Amino acid sequence: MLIRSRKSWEIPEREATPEAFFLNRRDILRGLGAGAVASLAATQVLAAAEADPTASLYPAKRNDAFKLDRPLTPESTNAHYNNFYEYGTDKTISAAAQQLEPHPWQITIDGLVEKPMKLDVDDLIKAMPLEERLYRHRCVEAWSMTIPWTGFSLAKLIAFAKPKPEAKYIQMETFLDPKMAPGQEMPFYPWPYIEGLTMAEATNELAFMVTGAYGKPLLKQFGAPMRLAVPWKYGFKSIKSITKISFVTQQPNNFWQQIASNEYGFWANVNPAVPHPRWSQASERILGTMERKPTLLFNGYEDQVASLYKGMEKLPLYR
Ligand SMILES: Nc1nc2c(c(=O)[nH]1)N[C@H]1C(S)=C(S)[C@@H](COP(=O)(O)O)O[C@H]1N2
Ligand SMILES: [Mo]
Repeated sequence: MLIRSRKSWEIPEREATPEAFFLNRRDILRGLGAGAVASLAATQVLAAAEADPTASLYPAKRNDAFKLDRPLTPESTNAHYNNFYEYGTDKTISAAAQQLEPHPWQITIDGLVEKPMKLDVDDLIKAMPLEERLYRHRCVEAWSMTIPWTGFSLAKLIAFAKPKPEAKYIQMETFLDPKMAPGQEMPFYPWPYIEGLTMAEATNELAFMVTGAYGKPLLKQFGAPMRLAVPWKYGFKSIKSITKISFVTQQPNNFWQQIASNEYGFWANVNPAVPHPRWSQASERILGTMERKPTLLFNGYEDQVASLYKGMEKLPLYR
């Protein structure tokens, strides 16, 4: 049943801008190729763009417990400034990321679980209670933004996966497919992208599995079809386009740690007092503005997460 009365340009976009609309349509057109567009009726073009079986779940109800101390970053700003090394090393990867094919998409859950399994991400998304949360995001490079994510608590997915009590960490992996992500041809990088959390961090209410943003399914450049958001940690912990979730006993050795363990570590908690070896973390640049703000401990989420690090106060929690 793909007949839908709502056209893509009528998708509720409470925060949307004309630029965002333009980006989406332009990317659709580019994806199909100019010749194909000329020969296809507009309705067919839109049907192709809407081949996402979860589209009707958006927008999800906003959970008002998650508040911001600053305005939302416009979608047009966020959608054109991304870090996604699978599609290039600069921030202008949004066009290249349109090569990502998020449907169909299999998720593997394995390691120390009662029953390892493989499931379709759309079935998983339909089974989970979606909600919208306004989150901050702070990159280790000192830029920051705010974003209305849609998704579900990572804790809900963990309850569904039923890890064994021996599991100490959750480890997540991005897809590996150089044909779909030319950046993965770059030999220097330890593909696939990998990240991880302790079980206590992963079951903290703030750890969020993201499937949408700005009231609709995730744009490809945001890490469709499913990415993580752990807003008290530097952005590199928030792994995109997840295909595998493993429950393990060994601390995951993440992508950036493998590249430069003197600069990037496992904990990566936002901390103004611990500089990156090459720059200060005392303040951050608000994306899309000229404004700088002081960095907050745990990116402002101290009340929710400080208890996770009791007794570790003397350690440089950045690493
Ligand atoms: N697979 C994968 N996940 C990733 C990255 C990446 O290069 N590949 N970059 C990380 C970094 S450093 C940041 S800051 C955020 C950026 O997310 P955004 O583009 O949605 O703002 O994604 C994180 N997740
Ligand atoms: Mo980042």
